[in-house]
Amino acid sequence: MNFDGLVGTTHNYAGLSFGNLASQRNAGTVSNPRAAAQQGLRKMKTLRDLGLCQAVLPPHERPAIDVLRRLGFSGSDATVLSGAARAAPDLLAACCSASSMWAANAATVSPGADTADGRVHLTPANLISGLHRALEAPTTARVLRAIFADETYFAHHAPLPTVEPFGDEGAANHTRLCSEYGVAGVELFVYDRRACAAGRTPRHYPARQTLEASQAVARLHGLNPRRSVFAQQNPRLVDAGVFHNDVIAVGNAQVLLHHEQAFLDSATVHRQLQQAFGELPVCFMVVPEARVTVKQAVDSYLFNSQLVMLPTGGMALIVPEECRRSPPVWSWLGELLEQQTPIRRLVVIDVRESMRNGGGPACLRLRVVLTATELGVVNAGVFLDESLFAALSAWIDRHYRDRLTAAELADPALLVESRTALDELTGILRLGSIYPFQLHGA
Ligand code: SUG
Repeated sequence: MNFDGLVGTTHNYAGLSFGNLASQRNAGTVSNPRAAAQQGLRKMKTLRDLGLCQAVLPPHERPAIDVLRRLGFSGSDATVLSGAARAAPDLLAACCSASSMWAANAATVSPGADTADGRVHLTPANLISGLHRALEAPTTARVLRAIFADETYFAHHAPLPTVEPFGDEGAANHTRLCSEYGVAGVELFVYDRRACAAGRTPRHYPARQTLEASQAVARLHGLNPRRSVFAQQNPRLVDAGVFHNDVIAVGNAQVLLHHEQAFLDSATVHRQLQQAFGELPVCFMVVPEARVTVKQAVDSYLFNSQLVMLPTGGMALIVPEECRRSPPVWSWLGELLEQQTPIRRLVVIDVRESMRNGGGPACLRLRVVLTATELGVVNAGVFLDESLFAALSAWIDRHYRDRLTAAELADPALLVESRTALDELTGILRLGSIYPFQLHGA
């Protein structure tokens, strides 16, 4: 099942992510939160229409007034906002980011088939690489508990300690390969650096995920060490704008599709994965630099595609519109469809507003493998069907602005609009109270 993050009312371009080239490039431009949310919702609908199970994760409360108060701004909500805008516009921007839309960073999830106690294990990512992202963890933890409430089937862990050796970015650096979803798979954890040992690291941009964090998540989830592989991403690529592994690789079932430079040592990664996988061959699809350069991959987000199993058989690659505009990428994709590979279909989608902040189709979704019994106990209020699609589309049109600039983030009316929208949303999704303003009063 894919859980997509619904884009929040404050979606904007504040350039908050150092090392994320799109975020830096589009800093200060005008956003369109309504279009962003509708694009994300239409993507969900596209996957649902392909016959896949699709669900929704709610956006977080923004502006995060509670955080601004913790940082010393006081008075009425309007005074908190104007005080922050005057004294610390960067903090205000961080407290207004709609970054929870990128659900691949919400958590790492291991299905029951892989874990020692047979439960689905979830660890919300601490996202300590940036303040705007680190703010997400507490609400994410509450949301996941509200959706996967039954502890007979779901084990919730606390985010890892919020110190640098445990920088954790969730499923953006985690892929599961398997012969069938219901049987034990191989979990691949990709890290950028080792915190507690020497090794190669990026020089310019931050290395967000540590080996120590990945290992801790694997331990917490009770994964079989023989079926867990830890691989270092090529540090040069972080410096070229590959801030998460899902910008340069995507895997599902027996397929791992990646750029030839994605890993520090691809041959070893392939050998370890094949060994852990067993007899059945893993289908490694490697895109050479001679066909698509790392820069073209980062600009088009080719590897941030969703690789999904179609109920009708075969796989589809859900690529962002930007791939169509890149001649080398588009020609590689054209040839892919002519070859004998498990990928039979290409679906192009428009998530331009998210892409301009460095978030493609794969960033927007969190994959959760569930058995029929587990699916039966998940809070079904978040499952996307025709009626939820229609309700959310109307809800977006009712509450979202079609234009937002940095200066408008301090507008007290935006806070009121956002809270009104979110209060209504928790009713639509049947989630109960999950937001600070609902829990502690506005
Ligand atoms: O963490 N962008 C996000 C994009 C996350 C993409 N997710 C995955 N690759 N899975 C990030 O860099 C930009 C926000 C801003 O500038 O306001 C931002 O946070």
